[in-house]
Amino acid sequence: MPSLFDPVRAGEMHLPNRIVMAPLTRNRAPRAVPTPLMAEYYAQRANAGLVITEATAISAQAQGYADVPGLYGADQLDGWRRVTDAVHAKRGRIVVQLWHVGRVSHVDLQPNGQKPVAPSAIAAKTKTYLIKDGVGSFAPTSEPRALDASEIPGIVQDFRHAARHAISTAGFDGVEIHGANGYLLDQFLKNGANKRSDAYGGSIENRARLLLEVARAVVGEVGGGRTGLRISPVSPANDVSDEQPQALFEYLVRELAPLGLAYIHVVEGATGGPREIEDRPFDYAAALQAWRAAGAKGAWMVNNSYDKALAEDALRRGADLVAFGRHYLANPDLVERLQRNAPLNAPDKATFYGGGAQGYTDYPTLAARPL
Ligand code: 8OZ
Repeated sequence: MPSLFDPVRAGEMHLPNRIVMAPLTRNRAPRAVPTPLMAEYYAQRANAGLVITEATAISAQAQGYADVPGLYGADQLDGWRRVTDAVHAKRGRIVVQLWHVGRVSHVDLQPNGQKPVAPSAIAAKTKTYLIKDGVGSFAPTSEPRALDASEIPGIVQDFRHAARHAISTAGFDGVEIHGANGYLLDQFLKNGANKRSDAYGGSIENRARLLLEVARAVVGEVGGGRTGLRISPVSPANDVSDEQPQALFEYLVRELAPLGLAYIHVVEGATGGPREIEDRPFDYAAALQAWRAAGAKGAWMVNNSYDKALAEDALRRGADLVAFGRHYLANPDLVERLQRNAPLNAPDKATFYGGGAQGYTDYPTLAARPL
């Protein structure tokens, strides 16, 4: 039985351990440009088997929060290059999470103050994060407009271009498509948010169409072995729901199997919350089984409120990788701490979103504060 500290392959990526830094939104990229402080933060965590960046907008329309980074402008790509160079200098591996927020945005953040886009013109009952005059605050998301079918190829192209530039210009080892947490691709998947009557709505096949088109485009650009996908089958994050998540996600993973993805990354339960949701049961083992039965060889990555014991248990049950969010945020040397069964720093919620080095690059390592 492999341990968390044994190497594993995820497609073309060779990982020295099975501990992953989960994607974490930190709102420290003014004008969507990654900063030297971000390079320091990610490099501090290069000991992970794999680092996944915070969600990164593939276009200006894809942005939904203040000071989140992008991956579509030359200055943004230069900023990310400094991040990947810093991680590689520490012998780490890093993939970028490709993000389109869909309806989870605000007119203040959209090009020309336009409405955010969505599968259907239904507002999400959720909040976004704005920064005005240096002061951050949460605000309700704006009323979205439904995408016209003619706009969809452009969105697929935006994912494709972002993936290409991520590898060729910014120097990432791979990309992770953000198909989770109630953002655009998840909005299309789930029938609580998708009420379309065209080829992108209605049946499971139709609702999965956009995500599958994006996955095929990205794989066509950078290869399956450098492409991961994050899903959150039953998470209520950002006000999404589906009547038949088991059938939906088993269909999705079966269709994905021929693409040879490096990994599928599954948020179990409510993102950042309970792992079990009473009225939203889901059989994750069955979804993994469906993927394997369809011939997939990629890694299965699990996430949400894991500790060491639960992570070891997940490996016993067939997972290959475990992504840690809050623990990685607060423990730059998480691999070493887990290996030594050392105590963990507690994350400081007040500094999760926005700000500078405090609560970002100043969490102590064991070496800095011996036991
Ligand atoms: C927390 C705050 C803002 C965005 C996600 C990208 O849930 C996010 C996110 C998380 O995937």
